[in-house]
Amino acid sequence: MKLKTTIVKIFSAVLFLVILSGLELFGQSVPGKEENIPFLVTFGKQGETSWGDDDFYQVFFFSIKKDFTQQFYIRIFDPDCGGQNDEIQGEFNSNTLFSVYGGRGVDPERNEDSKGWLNGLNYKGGNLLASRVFGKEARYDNKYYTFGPFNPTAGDYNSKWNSYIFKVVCEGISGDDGNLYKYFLSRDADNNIPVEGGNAFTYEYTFRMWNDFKSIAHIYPYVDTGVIFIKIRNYDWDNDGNILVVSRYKQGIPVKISNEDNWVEDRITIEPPEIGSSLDFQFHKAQGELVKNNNVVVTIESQRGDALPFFSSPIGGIPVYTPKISVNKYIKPK
Ligand SMILES: [Ca+2]
Ligand SMILES: [Ca+2]
Ligand SMILES: [Ca+2]
Ligand SMILES: [Ca+2]
Repeated sequence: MKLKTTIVKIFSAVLFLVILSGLELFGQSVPGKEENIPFLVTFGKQGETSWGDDDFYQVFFFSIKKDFTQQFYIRIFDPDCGGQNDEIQGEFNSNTLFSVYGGRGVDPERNEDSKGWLNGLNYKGGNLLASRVFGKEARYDNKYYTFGPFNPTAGDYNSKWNSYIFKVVCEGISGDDGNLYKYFLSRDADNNIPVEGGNAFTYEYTFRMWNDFKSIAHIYPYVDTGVIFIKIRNYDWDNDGNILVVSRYKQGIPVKISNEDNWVEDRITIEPPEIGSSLDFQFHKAQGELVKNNNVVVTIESQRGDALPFFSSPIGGIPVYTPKISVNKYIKPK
């Protein structure tokens, strides 16, 4: 009997670990695990756009599945602008405002302005649930600050995704330095414990590349019904290598790239089987001389001009190119 109990205990422990590692696959770090992006970046509004942030704010959405009924937290890693991780210009003098919104007006599928990708529109729709300004603060340097707890029902309900939507706006309200930071959606205030089925997305992605030319960054836009072609725009890529579009049907289509302080647009046709799945935008750095501290902005819109979301955890998984079976190789039976 004792042996049986031990076996049951070991089995339970293993099962627990398997479940935990499974949850990790749904990991809610933003940028997401598969994206291979070190940080999000937002500059103070006195910064130069040539440093890689076109508008000095960034909007991210968090989705909580309806069947998740516990309270949750939104954690920010390195919310301060100073010390480690951040991009100094002269001396650190930037203040960054992080604000969490819930309720009506947040859901970007019902409130286009909320998407935050077109400058001049009110991206602050919804009820302000929490906010805080961070300057140069050793207390939060290379450490987490936690917003919450929040009740899922405080979000804006979206029936298509069967989820409550929350929004976090990051604004560089003063100064000229670059604030680098990450988010984590968590069930716990002090640890990163994923919320089952949770995800995060944005419509204008401003991020930092690794200082490593072997490193490839990925972002994963979701292609919804009715999309015939997409317009991909990138900003301040600094001529740093290639940007490729990969899907199950595309081996790697290069798009036009930006250089310094400019937007460049390119168009890519969408095949009907690509609808309802994710694309993989790959950012391959130039080889040879390293382009350091490269910050870049990316948007994608349909032929109708609707912005499409980039998900931290790609919907339907990472698309892998599958070569079509060549009919030429078919040998007729004699
Ligand atoms: Ca400064
Ligand atoms: Ca810092
Ligand atoms: Ca920071
Ligand atoms: Ca750049």
